[in-house]
Amino acid sequence: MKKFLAAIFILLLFSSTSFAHPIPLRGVVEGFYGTPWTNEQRADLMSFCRQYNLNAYIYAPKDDPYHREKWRTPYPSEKISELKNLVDAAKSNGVRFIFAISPGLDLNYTGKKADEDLKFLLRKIDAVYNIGVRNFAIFFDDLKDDKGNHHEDGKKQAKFLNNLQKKLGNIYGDVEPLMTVPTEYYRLDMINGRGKVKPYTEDFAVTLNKNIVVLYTGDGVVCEGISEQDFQAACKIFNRDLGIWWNYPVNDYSITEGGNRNAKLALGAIENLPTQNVQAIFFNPMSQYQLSKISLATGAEYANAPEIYNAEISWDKNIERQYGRVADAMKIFALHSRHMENSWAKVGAADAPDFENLAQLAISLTGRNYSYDFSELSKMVEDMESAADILLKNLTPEYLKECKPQLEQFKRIAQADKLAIKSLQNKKLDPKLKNLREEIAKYENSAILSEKAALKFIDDTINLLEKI
Ligand code: LOG
Repeated sequence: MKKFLAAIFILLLFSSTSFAHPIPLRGVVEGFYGTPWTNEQRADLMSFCRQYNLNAYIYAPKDDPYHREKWRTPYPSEKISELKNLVDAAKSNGVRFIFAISPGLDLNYTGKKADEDLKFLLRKIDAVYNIGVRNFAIFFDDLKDDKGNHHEDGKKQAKFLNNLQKKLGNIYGDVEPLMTVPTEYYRLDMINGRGKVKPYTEDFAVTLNKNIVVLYTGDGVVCEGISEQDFQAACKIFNRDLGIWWNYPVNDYSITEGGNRNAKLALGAIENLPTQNVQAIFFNPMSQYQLSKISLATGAEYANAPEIYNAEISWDKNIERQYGRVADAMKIFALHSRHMENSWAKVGAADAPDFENLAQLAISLTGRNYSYDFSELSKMVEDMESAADILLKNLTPEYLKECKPQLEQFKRIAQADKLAIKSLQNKKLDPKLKNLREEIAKYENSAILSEKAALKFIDDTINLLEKI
């Protein structure tokens, strides 16, 4: 009987785990603009990947000159030995190290110059091959001019890749298939207004060798999700299963007036991604390395079991795993810093939606002269202030370096919210609230959060009470 029960148990175990179909290639693409990660951080990422069952890393920092602007120039020897340490770290952690070059800014496709350029590229690849890399990627993203037009030829690009792949096969014999990102890399840029595939993409897709892995970013560059249908539509364009370059938690486009790239932190979960036929998934993170790990950990869970992944549960669990005794404080802070949005980008769960709802209700009821019970909102605001204090006091310097301006701003916002509540209760604007708001504005160049919730509550309160 015991044996029988054990057999049933094992059967159940197998049938439940058989639902999980990990995405074959899953990891991180260091593909953001701005300060690249340090080699210490990259080495740490390799063990993070092992811990969270991610198996690939793409080296593609936009602001490493040797990756893009000066792609022809060989890495100096000290850089090569630094890279070797990373490649070794990747290997010992079971992570595929994918070395990417973005030659598109001035690559020649025809004539003598094309032959020269191919040599430059092969020389660059050879140096990295010699330190143990077997995976290579050639990226053609971000080649548009100021007007949003590009002059790329899909056929030429694809032929170039096919030829490179063949050459690598001939020279080495043990190099994995290439990976690429086309110049039209989001679905709505691949089709015209009538839904017809545009010439560049059509040419690229039909010409490109079937083995070459194509990554795309979804319907937009930074978008709220990819439905199964949208994903299938994109795969159909390329006549192959695609991989995804997912632009979260990257925050390089959160540029403030003062030119700061990383003012808003993306601390939310990965969400709304397809579960079927995804070949590869790479999350593009923030320049803030440690703080990217919340989102990356949830992404890892998604990638290991897309069908059963639950974003909210994963977010909770991973903050607890990473922040231990300050996890509650971190959850409160992170809740107000998840959503990324500008004129062309939108991604991440809403910031503090419960706060937003209560605040809206408080404003609208007070505006109509109804009484409102502020106790729940007050409690939230108290918790926000103490969360900021706890984190400012307890986070290690390494973490604080990445979020001190945002934590201090969070504290200012919480304090102003407190005064906003008092003002609403008295139905009279405390003049100090405007001073606090101005103080917050002074720091908005380096720290933004909770724009539609805790920050908006201050403005809404001022606007309302100035009218009364
Ligand atoms: C870049 C990427 C950048 C991201 C977000 C891709 C394929 N390329 O608009 O380097 O970090 O958007 O700003 C991009 O996403 N292009």
